[in-house]
Amino acid sequence: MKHLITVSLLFISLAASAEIIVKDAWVRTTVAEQKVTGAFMQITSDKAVKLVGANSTVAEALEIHEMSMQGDVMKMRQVNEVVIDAGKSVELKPGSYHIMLMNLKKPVQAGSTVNLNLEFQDTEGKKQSVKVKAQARASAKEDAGHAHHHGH
Ligand SMILES: [Cu+2]
Repeated sequence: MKHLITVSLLFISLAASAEIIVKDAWVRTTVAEQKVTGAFMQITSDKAVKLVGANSTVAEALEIHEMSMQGDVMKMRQVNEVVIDAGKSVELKPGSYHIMLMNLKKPVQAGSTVNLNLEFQDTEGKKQSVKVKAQARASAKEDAGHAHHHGH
């Protein structure tokens, strides 16, 4: 009986936060001496939230970046947040938003898993963190019939 009460209370507290789903998370593999890399993923939320930060044990600092074309030049800049509207999804992908892993402690090797901790904030300012296991690979997942010659 006591156990049942604990479980139902836990359910109530979970129901109050946004349901944030992170899919296809991956981190670009690095070569020796390379100190930075990017993490990419698709984020969906049932409530309006903002991605406001991230951390990981594999790098000293994680920053949210945005890449965009300015004239003929691809520019990368740090942003404070990525807004995810209620019921919508946002894709962090090469050439757009990404999470930059700064000062890597060791190279990111293909086939390994990188643990990321994402920090979100809802419209009332309530914080929520989501743990993500990102796959290390050289480029975005390629769908069948569209393989090879990517990422250059
Ligand atoms: Cu970047």
